[in-house]
Amino acid sequence: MAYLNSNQLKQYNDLGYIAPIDILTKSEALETRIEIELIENKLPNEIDKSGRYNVHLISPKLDSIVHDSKILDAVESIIGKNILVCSTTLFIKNPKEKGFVSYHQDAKYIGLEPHNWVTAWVALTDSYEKNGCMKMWPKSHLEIKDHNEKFNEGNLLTRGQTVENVPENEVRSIELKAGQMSLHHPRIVHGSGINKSNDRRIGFVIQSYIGTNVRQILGKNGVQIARGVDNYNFHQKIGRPNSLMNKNDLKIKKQENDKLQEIFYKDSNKKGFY
Ligand SMILES: O=C(O)CCC(=O)C(=O)O
Repeated sequence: MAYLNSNQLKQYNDLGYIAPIDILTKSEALETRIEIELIENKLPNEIDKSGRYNVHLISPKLDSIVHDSKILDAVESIIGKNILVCSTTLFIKNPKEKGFVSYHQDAKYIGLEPHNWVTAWVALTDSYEKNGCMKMWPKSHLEIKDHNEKFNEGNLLTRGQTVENVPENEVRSIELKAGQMSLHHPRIVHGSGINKSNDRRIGFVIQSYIGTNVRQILGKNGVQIARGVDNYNFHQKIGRPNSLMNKNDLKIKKQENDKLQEIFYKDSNKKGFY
């Protein structure tokens, strides 16, 4: 069991995040990385750019992380016992590439209301300052902030959404070992720098776990039931993968990702890479 204790919950509520929480063993994290790299080898381009979403629908190892009871216990402590999974994202930063994530708040663009949801960032490799770990601005979750849409080169966010003038002296680096996770609040300002190491940095992000009372106000997307019951039925239900890279599951992933693109680019006259 990994329900959050009162100190951890206090940290989450006060600061807007909690980390580190042990979830996978090192070898489970490595086996998951190997499965991701197998998909990359067998199906080039399937899981990069706008394909990096919902890879858990074609990867049994990622699926088992999404439904891991330790993660769900921690999530339940924050959003309650009826939990849906509303998409996932692989944030991979390869060495010597320019990828970074500008400071932003997920709630500003994701369209999930009310904010009874939480994002789990699971490290599949060690994640630390030099390879571009996540950085959080503590206490920034108390209000929604203005964002510029920069569509800038190397930015791994769809529109290059950016909160300007983040006080770097207040920002905290969230260093995680492979297999650990952080949980962050929908409104926490966060981002990450480029990978200056010689290996990949892989974050698997369940974005997000939502309470059954949460609606998608910018479009539609399918959800999985992770725990409990859904008496609201706001979303279409999707199943779990049949097998690795299963043909039918690949189709479902594509359908879900097309819907996500509509959400991410709603009312935008420009499109980014992701
Ligand atoms: O992986 C990263 O560096 C950024 C991830 C992110 O923005 C998120 O999980 O919301």
